[in-house]
Amino acid sequence: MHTQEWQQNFREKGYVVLRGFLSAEEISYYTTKLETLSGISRGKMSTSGKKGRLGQRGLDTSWSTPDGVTKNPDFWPLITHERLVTAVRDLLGNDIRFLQHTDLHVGFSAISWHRDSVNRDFGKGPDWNESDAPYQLVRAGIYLQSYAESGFRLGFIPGSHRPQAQISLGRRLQETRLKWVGAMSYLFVKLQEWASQAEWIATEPGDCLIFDPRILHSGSYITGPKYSMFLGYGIENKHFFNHANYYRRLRSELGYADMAPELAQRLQAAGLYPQHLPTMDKIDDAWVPPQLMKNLVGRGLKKA
Ligand SMILES: O=C(O)CCC(=O)C(=O)O
Ligand SMILES: [Fe+2]
Repeated sequence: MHTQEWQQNFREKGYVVLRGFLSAEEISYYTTKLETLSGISRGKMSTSGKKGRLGQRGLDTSWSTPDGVTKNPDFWPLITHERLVTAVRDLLGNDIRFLQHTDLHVGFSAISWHRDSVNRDFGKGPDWNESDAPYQLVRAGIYLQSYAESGFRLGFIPGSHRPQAQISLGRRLQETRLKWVGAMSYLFVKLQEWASQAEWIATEPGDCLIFDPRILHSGSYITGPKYSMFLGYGIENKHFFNHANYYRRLRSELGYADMAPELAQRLQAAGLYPQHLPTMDKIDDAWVPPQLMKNLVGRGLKKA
C-alpha cells in the first residue's frame, strides 16, 4: 500500500516515482532482451563527440519501437507485474485494464517538451473534459540504466495535466513557451532543461515513473546507455477508448497492431483485459505529427 502523500502527488503534480521497482535479476534479463532486439550493446551507445548535431535525438546509435511491449512476449511479464499493478491500482482503483500504449527504447531519449495524450493542446479536446467521465489513465516508464552512465533525467511540469475551468494568462504563456522550446529542441538538444518550473528525476536501474499522459514531460540529452520500457493502464471510460483507438488506429505511422491472442488470454486471467473497447477512427482535436515527420517515421519503421 502506498502512502496518501504519494497518491496526492499523483493527483496534484501528475507523476510519482517508484524506486527500485525491478529486482537485479529482472534488470539484467530485460537489458539483455533489449540489447538482442535492438542489436545495440552498452558499449555501442556513445555520442562520439557529435553533441548537438542537427536532428540528433539521443545517441548516434538509437532504437525505439512503438507497441514494443505488446509485440514481444519476453516483455509481457511487465504488464502483469504484481508490484506495478498494485501501484497503479492504488492510484486509479481496482478496475484498471491494460492500455495498449507501449514503447521500448535503447539509446533514445525524447528530448522535447510534449504530452503523450490524444489532445496535446492544453484545454482543447475531450481529454480535458471530465464532466461526464474522470480521466484515469497512466503511463509507466521503467528504466534500466544509471544516471551516472547516461546523464538521463525525466523532466515534468507539475500540474500541467490538470484541466482548469478558467485558463490563466500565466498558464497560457507557459504552454506557448514550452511549445516553442519543444520545436526548437530539434536544433538545440539541451534547451528543454531551461524550463524553470520543471522537476527533473534522475533514474537508477529498476526505477519506474508513473504519470498522467497529459503531463508535459521531456527526457534530457543523454551521453551514455539508456534502456526504457513504457506501458499503460487505465479505467475503462471514454478517455480510455479514445486513447486506445488513437494509438491503434489514428497514429498509423507508429505501426500498432492487434494484440496476440495469447496476450489477450493472459490479460483476461489477470483481470486486465479491456471488456468494452469500441472501435473509432476519429477523435476530436487529436494531435497528429506534422506530415513530414509522419513520413520519416513511417519510412524508418518499414526499414526496421
Ligand atoms: O526519454 C524518455 O525516457 C521519455 C520517453 C517519452 O516521453 C515518450 O516516449 O513519449
Ligand atoms: Fe512522452
